[in-house]
Amino acid sequence: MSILLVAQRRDMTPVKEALLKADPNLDIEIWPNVSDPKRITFAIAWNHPKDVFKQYPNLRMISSLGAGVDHLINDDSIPESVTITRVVAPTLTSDMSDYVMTAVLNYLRSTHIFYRQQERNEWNMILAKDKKAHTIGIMGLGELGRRTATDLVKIGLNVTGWARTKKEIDGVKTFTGDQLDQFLAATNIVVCLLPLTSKTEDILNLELFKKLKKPAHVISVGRGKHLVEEDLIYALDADIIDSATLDVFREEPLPESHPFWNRKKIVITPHIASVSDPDEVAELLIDNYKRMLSGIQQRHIVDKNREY
Ligand code: NDP
Ligand code: OXD
Repeated sequence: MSILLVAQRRDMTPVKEALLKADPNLDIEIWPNVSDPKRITFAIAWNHPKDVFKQYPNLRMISSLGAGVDHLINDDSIPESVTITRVVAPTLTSDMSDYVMTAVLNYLRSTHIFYRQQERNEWNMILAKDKKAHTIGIMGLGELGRRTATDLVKIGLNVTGWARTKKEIDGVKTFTGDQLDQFLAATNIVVCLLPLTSKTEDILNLELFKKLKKPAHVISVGRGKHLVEEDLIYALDADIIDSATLDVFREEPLPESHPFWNRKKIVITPHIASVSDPDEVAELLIDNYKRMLSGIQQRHIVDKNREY
């Protein structure tokens, strides 16, 4: 039995090395160089080519190499019998919290504007925004959102959160699915940490931007398809929102000609908010593989109906 590593635009060699370091007896192949497709029972995938899994008749489980699973849920060619799992790892979680905290503080302290001023030898004082006058609202209070909310509270920020079901988080006022408007009305800095599903696609749109408390800043860090890009541009131009920090995009890498690049009100990072560390995830992936082989319930199984 073999493990298959499949990715586009990502070198899977470090993942293979980490898996072998954790268990030298594993048999691992990196797509597309697979000697015997019938031996593959477990695949680890990141941005896989659609339909690729059709080639492996004995596949029983696929794990996303990251937290998001939209790339797997949206592949109809994966048989219903194949279990989909994802990675929930301490560093992946804390890195996301660090990213969001950095983005929030950058916005409140105008750091990105000072970087641009320095390039022009320009001395222009911009006072820090009053953090007590701002509320950060986290959309999605799962593994990443909950930790992020908790960490933001620890540095003295006002934090709210929105999730499908009720959540109790110390110091965070939480809202449920049907309370989106109340959540938005109390939020200036909205952070999207939702999974991409048929219910959350395009959720960051003009109607949502209009409902935010002003001045508003948008941090989009879940998936690119949460954001309606034209609506963001319109909302920035019309001063409906002040500015945005974007880590994820509908098309990645963001095309060179994309209108976002030249916008001073947008801070862009190349989908690096939080990236799985091979050594950390190797242990988790092997544990789930061995559970599968022994017929024990695997961890972090995705609910295909819920899409996350
Ligand atoms: P989880 O599955 O742990 O949490 C998802 C949260 O979203 C839950 O609180 C869930 O609510 C809520 N949610 C889902 N659908 C809805 C809905 N329709 N309405 C309201 N709330 C909803 O995910 P993670 O926290 O682990 O990850 C979130 C996403 O972050 C990933 O799917 C991925 O896309 C993205 N990500 C981005 C990275 C980057 O580098 N930019 C890195 C890692 C992840 P409930 O709990 O009530 O079900
Ligand atoms: C993930 C990601 O889902 O890196 O883990 O986006």
